[in-house]
Amino acid sequence: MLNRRSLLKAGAAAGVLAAVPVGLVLGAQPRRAAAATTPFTVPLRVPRPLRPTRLADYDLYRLTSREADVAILPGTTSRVRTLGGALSPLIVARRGRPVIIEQANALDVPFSMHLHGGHVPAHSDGHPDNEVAPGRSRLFRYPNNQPASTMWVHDHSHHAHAENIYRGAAATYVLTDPAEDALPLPKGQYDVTLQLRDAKLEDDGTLVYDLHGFQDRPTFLVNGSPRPYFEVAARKYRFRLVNTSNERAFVLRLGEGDEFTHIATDGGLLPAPVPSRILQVWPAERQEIVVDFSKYPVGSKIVLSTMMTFPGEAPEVLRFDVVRTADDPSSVPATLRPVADLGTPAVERTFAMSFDPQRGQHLINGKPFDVNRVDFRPKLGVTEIWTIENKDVDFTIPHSLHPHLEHFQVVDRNGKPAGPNEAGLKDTITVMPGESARIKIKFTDYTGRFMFHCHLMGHLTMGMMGQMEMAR
Ligand SMILES: [Cu+2]
Repeated sequence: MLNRRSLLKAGAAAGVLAAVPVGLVLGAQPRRAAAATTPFTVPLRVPRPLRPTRLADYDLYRLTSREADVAILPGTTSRVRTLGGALSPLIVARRGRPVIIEQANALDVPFSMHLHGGHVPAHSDGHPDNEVAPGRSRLFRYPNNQPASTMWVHDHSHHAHAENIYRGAAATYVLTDPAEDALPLPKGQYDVTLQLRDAKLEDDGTLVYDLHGFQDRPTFLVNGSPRPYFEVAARKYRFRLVNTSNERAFVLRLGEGDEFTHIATDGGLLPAPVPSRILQVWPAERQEIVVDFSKYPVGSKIVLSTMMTFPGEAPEVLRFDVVRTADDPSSVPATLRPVADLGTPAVERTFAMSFDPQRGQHLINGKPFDVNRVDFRPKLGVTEIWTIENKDVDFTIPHSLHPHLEHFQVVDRNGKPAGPNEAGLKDTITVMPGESARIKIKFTDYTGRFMFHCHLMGHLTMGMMGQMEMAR
């Protein structure tokens, strides 16, 4: 986790070129909740897993990217883009059993489906070369030969992706495996996926998009519900948080800073649980926690809020209403998953992330994305160390790096070893202005071209992406 100073900087830095006075970032927030955003009037939508066609060797899903009119604000409908007609659909897959998704594109823009966190062949990774044109369809094959984790599916077509994600086309993809099943963590109805995002909604329900409007998206949606409430039993729950926002970071706290248990990140379970009171969820990241509601009397209402807001925004994200007691056979074991051995690094690379105001572009190592350029060629099976440097001190812009195909380990931040909250596998790392981080990564199994990029969608749209070609 970042320290308090970094948090303040993060708060000041959450928007491109935005300098938010520190006093407005943490502490008392001006409340100006419009009728549209009155918190806790709508119940949380809890998605049920989509039903695949079960074939002998794989599960088949048909997911159409299309517009739909859905109820978000009470009494209105909102025209959104979806994967399959609803917001926040959920796919639950099993390690060792492949999933094939037939993706049909009924939008009037290109769509290229990407399983974020997926260890998948190049042809199924959502490379811009594999865009599905409007009216066409394509098969995406996900082998699911990787440890259990919470992933998500979104568009990766270059230029349309930011708007497609913002307008709602994002699915949660939970991969389970026997090792995780064997742990006594909360299961079934007590294991809940929470897609978090910001949005700008007019009172009539209209969802307003602007690539650079991230400071003006004051409503928070959880699984497509605006600042909802969720009725829980007085026992432990596992929450899988996925930040699908284009650029919004959530710095979450529960109640007045109550303790919860951090158990997993992008690539699945941490080596050991980490008692925590603050949880950062940066764009595209997944963070999983266990909350034990048995310490609250029935009738308690506990608010999950974000400590990083812009002036005029309300901090509330979600309220847990403890409405009943329940048996609780679950527990959080002292060890969760062994640390992965990614080997000894043989290759070093540096990624300097910067905004170029002259060109109006976001660059990696001084270059914007060019689909005709391969930036480097990793060898499969060779361990690499990457240094990610955020050069945007003057503009105070955070950047992240998300390499496709493989998870990585965070080695250190600014020379200091990564903390216990980053001791598991990650696939997206955010680095504050003027800071640096080192990661260890080893690509395996699949040759071909894969992307690496910043996951702040405005930056990505404005060039902050490159491609690597894997070779044996
Ligand atoms: Cu960036």
